[in-house]
Amino acid sequence: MKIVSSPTDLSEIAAKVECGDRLNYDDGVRLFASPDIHEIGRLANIVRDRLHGNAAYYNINRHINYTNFCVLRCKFCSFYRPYSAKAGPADQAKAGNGRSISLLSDQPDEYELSVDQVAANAKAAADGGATEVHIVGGLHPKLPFDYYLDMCRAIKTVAPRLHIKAFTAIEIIHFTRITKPRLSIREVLEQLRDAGLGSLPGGGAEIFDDRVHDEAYKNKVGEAGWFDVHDTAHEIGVPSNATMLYGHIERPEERITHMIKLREHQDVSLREHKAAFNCFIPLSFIPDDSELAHLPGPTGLDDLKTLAISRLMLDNIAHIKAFWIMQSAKLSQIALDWGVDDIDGTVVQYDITKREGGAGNRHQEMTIDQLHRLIRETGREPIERDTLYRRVERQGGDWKIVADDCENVSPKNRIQSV
Ligand code: V47
Repeated sequence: MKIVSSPTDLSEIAAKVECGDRLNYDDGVRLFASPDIHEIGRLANIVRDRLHGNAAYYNINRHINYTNFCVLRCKFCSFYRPYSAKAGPADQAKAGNGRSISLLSDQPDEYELSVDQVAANAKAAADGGATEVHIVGGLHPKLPFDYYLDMCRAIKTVAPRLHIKAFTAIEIIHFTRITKPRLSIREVLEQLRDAGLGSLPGGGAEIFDDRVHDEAYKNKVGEAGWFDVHDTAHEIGVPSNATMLYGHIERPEERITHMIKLREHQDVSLREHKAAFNCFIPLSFIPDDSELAHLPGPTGLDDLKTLAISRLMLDNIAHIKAFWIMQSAKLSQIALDWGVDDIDGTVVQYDITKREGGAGNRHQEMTIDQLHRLIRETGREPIERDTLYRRVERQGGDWKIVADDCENVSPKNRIQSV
């Protein structure tokens, strides 16, 4: 008699995970259908511990959102403000004289920062010990491409060691459209790299699915454009991250398809390109103040499950990050035992989302002591990393990269393409 396993039985998947075999689409769907959060966590942790042992990574960074003006109207987004074509902010910014905004206090509802303001903010980050600035903004209709090049150069002038992780794939494509004559994606990336850009963040991926795209972010560059940018970045040696925005109108099957598409591109990058995805960040949808505010957003169990399943499906991306700004500090801590090995960083100011009390002050910061406490309480070892997951060692006010670790933690060495 043939024994048919129940649709939620995870024993076959467990056997694959234990042998290090790749999971397929059906396995992913079955994991999402299973109520067994403990078994899912156990399996994700097998992979997590195999890759990273007891280490849990964090970094000292600062996020800078240079403008909330945006030509798009994505339904999930509460950050964007439409740009009115009156006199303006862009002209001031071009003159290097953007609105006078106190960098850590309440910002006006709509804003853009001048190059000098971004550079001052980056210098403050470097002076405070940061190794990275993470810079993204809305698609501003007026700022010229030179603004972004000048921004990178100005940061490198005032803080030469700071790694600039900046501009989502959507912004990169916007830059190709605002240049005259139009530059290609490769040309935009090369010019930014030569101006000091170190890597691309993972934002703007949302869900790689036409139905979800057309319903929730119709006018935004879709899957093909997003991959075009990241594949090109990898070709020219610029590493990047990848995200998935979950918990809105997508289905579990669409999350799995999203992960498999990323996995396929990563196989190619690891095999053929100079760089690859460093890390995957599932972003928990925060509905407040968006056009999708009527939706409940993901529950804690859904957050945990999604992070753990990401670890299981993405066998060729070295790191899975819980972004505490979105999943909360408390859930990110628990997620360190559900497949996650990284909880991002000190952040300081984050304008795109806020879990509680959406409007007003967006100062959102964790101190190093708080990050250490979260990690240590789980029994794991806090490891400060730089953007490329190299170990950072500190002495007094100074820091250095521990070279020996570099080879072990880069995705190319930890992870083989399949
Ligand atoms: O591109 C927008 C998403 C992204 C909402 O690369 C929302 O290391 C939840 O990409 N609820 C920006 N998410 C954040 C991002 C990121 C964050 C941390 C680390 C890294 C990295 C990348 O946030 C956007 C969009 O996909 N987003 N609105 C919202 N209401």
